[in-house]
Amino acid sequence: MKGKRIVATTGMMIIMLVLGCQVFAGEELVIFSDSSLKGFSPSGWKGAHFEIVTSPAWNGSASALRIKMDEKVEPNPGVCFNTSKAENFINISKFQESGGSLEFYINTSKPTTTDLIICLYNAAGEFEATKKISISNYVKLDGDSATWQKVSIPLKDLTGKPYTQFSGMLFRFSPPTASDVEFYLDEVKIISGASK
Ligand SMILES: [Ca+2]
Repeated sequence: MKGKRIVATTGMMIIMLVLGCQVFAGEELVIFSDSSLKGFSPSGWKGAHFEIVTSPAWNGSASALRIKMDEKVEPNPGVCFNTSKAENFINISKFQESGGSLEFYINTSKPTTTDLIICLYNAAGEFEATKKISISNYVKLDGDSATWQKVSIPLKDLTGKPYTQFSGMLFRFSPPTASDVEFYLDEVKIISGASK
């Protein structure tokens, strides 16, 4: 009897493990779609602006995020989409373990040679950030305002460290003093690797 119970218990544990994986498959964390992740908001500095706009938005949706630079910017402009409150931090380590990605759609309203540099924050913001990655490694921007291009960046390209207190994302520019820049972003998500 005792042996049977152990076999039964082990069997149930295996089933639970498999089910647990399936539950996570296809998971996504929406950072911005038409609304923002709870407590997260866009902001910019040194002549760079990050705000929610109604047009153009991806696939006829209600809103998107716009990154726009003043004609003259101060050194090291940047924008971020983040939260400073610990109660809003999110554990994304499961997405990392599953081989997940950061995904979003981007629309460049004018031809641009400016590269967007991205990193993610954990808890302490820029003091605890991932590597800074150029999106030109993942997408060739077409500069066509009529098209939205999908960008998918494997989380492992950003960091190997588990981010248990994801707190936002930062965008900088290359060259850093670029003006006449306008990017639209929409459907910003972290997705699990198993959903691919
Ligand atoms: Ca939208």
